[in-house]
Amino acid sequence: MKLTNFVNGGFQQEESAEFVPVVNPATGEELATVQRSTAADVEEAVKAAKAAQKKWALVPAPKRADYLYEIGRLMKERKEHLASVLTKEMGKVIEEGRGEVQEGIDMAFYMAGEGRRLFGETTPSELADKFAMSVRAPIGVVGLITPWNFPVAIATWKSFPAIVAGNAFIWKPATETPMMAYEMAKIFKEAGLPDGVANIVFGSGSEVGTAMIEHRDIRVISFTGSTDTGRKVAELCGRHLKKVSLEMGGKNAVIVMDDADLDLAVDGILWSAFGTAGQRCTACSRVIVHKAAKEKLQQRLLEKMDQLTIGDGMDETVKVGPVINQKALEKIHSYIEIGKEEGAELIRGGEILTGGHFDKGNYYAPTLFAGVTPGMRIAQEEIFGPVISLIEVASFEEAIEVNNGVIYGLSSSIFTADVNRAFKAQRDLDTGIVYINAGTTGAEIHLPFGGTKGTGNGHRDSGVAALDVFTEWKSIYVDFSGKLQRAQIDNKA
Ligand code: UN1
Repeated sequence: MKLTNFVNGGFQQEESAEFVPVVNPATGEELATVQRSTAADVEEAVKAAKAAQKKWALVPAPKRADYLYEIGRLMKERKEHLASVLTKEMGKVIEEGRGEVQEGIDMAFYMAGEGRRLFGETTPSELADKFAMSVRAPIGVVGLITPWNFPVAIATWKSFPAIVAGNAFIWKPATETPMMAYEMAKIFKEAGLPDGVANIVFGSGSEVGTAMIEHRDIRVISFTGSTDTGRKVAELCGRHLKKVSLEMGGKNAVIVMDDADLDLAVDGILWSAFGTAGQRCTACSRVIVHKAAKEKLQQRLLEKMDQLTIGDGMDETVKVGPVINQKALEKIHSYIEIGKEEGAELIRGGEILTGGHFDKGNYYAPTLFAGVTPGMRIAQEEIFGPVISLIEVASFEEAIEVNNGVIYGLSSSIFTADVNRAFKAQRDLDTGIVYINAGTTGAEIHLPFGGTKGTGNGHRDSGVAALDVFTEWKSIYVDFSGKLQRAQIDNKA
C-alpha cells in the first residue's frame, strides 16, 4: 500500500514523490510506504484549506457538529479494524489500541456537543442602550503536528475542536504512524466533511513541519512531541508571531505513602510504567516511596513484573509490546548505562531482548532501578521506555518536593489512605494532571490535558480548554442609543 497525501477531499496521485517504508515495530514487517512531502505539497494543501475554511466558517456550528457525530459513528463501527491498524504500526497491545480508538470516539461525540455550546458571554455595558457580548470566532487554517505514540487520540484532541470551531486544518502525522491518519482521511471523506476542511500532509518535521510553521496562512500550530523539537517549534513560531500550543515531555511520578494499599499501588505503577511499553507522555517513570513501605513495595513490584508477558501486541495475552524503533531501543539502553554509572542499583531488566521473535522487533525488558536519588539523570530526564526508578523518601513533604523537583509537570499520583494527605497532595503537586489512588495515565477527554513548566507553554489539549487554542475571542458592542456614547467618559459625572 502507498499512502499519499489527502488534500482537498482526495488522495493525491504522486508518481514522482519519494516514499519511505512504514514498519511494524513488533515484527519488522513493512506495512506500507508513505509519501515524503515537500514544502510545495504544504502550499497546495494550505491553498485548499484556505478556500474551504471561508465557507466552513459560515456553516452553523451545530451543523458542523453533525459531521463530527458521523465521524464518531464511523470510528465506532470500525473500532476493531482501527485498533488493529494502530497496534500494527505503533506496537501498543491491542487492548490499548482499542482504548485509544475509543478515546477518539469519545472526543468526536464530546466535541460534537460543543456545536450547540461554544459558549461566549453576554454582559452589561457600562452605557445605556448598549449591548455587549463575546463570541468564539474561528481562526482560519490551523496546523496540527502529532506524535507516533498516540497516532489517533491526540490527533482527535486537536482536529475535532478545530473542526467544530469553524477552522480548516493541515495535519502532519508522525512519520512512523501515517496509517492511522490515512484511515481517518477515509473517515473524513465518508462522513461527507466538505473538501479542504481536513488535509493530511505526510512527511518529516524538518521539511513539512517547518513549511507549516513558516506558512503565513497557517495561523496556529498545535504540537505534541519531544521537548527538543517543541522548543524549536516555539522559537520558529515566535519569529513568525504565530500562536503555538505545545504538549511535550514528562517525568511523572507515583508517590507511595506508608499508609497506602500496596497491592493497588503496584497495579497502578505497573499499568502506568509498562503499559504502552512506557511510551506515554504520562508514563510513570519515578516511584517515590516512603521508606517504611519501600522493601515490601519493591518485592511485590518485582513479583508482578516477572509475570509480564512481552511480545507482539496483536497477541491478546501480551501485556508489553515493542518500542517504536531501533533508535528508541538505543536511547533507552543508554539510560541504563547512565543509571549504573550514577550508582543506581539495577534490580531487573536493563537489556534489549533478543532471541526468537524478539530478534524481529524492538523489545526492551521491563526495568527497575532502586537506590535512585532525585538528582540523578535517570530521575530527571525523560526516558520514554519501560524503566522505573525507585526513590526513597522519609516524609510526605519530601515526596512532594521530589515530585516537583524536575523540569517537567505533566502528571503525578499519590497512593495514600489519608484524606488530608490526598487533598494536600492535589494542591501541592505541581503538574497539570494529578491522580489520587490511581497511576499517572488514563486522562479522560472532557478534562484539559497538559502540563506545567517544561511540559508545555500554558495551553491545553482536549476538554473545553482545547477551544481556546482553536478560537479567537471576539468582543462585540452593539449601541442602540442612536447617539455617540463614549465609554469611560459619558457615563462619568
Ligand atoms: C500521551 O501520552 O501523550 O492519559 C497521551 C493517558 C492517555 C493519553 C496519553 N489518555 O495516558
